[in-house]
Amino acid sequence: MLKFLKSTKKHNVTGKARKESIKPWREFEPGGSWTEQYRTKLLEQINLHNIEEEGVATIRILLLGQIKAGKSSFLNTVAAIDRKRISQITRAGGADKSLTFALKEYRPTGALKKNICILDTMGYEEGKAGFNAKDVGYLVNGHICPDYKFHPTSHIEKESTFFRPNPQKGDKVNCIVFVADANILGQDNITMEIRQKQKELHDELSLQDVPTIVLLTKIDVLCESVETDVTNAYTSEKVKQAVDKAEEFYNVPKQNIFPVKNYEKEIGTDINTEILVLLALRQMMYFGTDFLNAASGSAAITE
Ligand SMILES: Nc1nc2c(ncn2[C@@H]2O[C@H](COP(=O)(O)OP(=O)(O)OP(=O)(O)O)[C@@H](O)[C@H]2O)c(=O)[nH]1
Ligand SMILES: [Mg+2]
Repeated sequence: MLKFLKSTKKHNVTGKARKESIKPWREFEPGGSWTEQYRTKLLEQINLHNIEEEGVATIRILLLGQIKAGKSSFLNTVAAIDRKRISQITRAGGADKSLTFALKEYRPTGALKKNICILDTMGYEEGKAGFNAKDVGYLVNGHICPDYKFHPTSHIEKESTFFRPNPQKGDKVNCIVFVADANILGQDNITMEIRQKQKELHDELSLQDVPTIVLLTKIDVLCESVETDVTNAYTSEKVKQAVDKAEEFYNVPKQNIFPVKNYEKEIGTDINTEILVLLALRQMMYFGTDFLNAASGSAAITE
């Protein structure tokens, strides 16, 4: 295993700088590093990924999460990787209320091949506002068409023009991604109402058995050292604590939890920011493909 040890300079009593190694809480795979080559390798692995199921060319990834968690920003960050420049596919923003009201589907077509589709949803909120948990089963099973406007108090009607009565295999979701603000989780700042909403979603999803990944966003806000340099993500104690909380809250293993920093104010792209996002995206592709292939009874993935 390639040890990825960061060095920081500390001063001893004589004022001489000494180097101290900080052991990361997560290590890269062999060959992994904060380099352009590794970024390219991750991109290639995602693009070369072979989906065996007949009639299914795309892994469909469903983003779910509390309002303002960074769902739309993640979609825009993937679009930036695809277009090699900062992009806005969907509105992301800082106002108090949710900005996303309708189901948005995004398929990259540039640097990322067309084997990914990301579905962005309305955020869930306290009270009767926001995403209705009853829609999640319809979404996962491919019954809801793009641009469907979510209703906080009712699920999609079978009579709706956005209701797909006979979804094909390729309309179904293959990977669920809970997007969470690392600051809210890290400070254990989740209200009872949001816990209740999350439980409703878990109950709806328990019938589905689709693989789940957690994206922890805004790690730059959570930790100053990450704000200064995103390569501190895997040595940051605050990020580690947020991952521990996420493991407990979502009941998923740590290896399925990915801290990321979305593009939000940048005017140019950054290799290290994209490495964190590509690591998460690659796992979504792997899990989604495993699920699809297992469902069809076909052999292991070819890469
Ligand atoms: N600093 C920082 N800000 C972020 C990050 N991700 C998202 N944001 C900001 O957080 C705010 C909310 O982001 P959105 O992407 O709109 O969140 P959302 O989950 O789509 O929200 P709704 O559609 O309202 O449910 C925006 O102001 C973003 O710029 C991040 O990783 N770091
Ligand atoms: Mg949004």
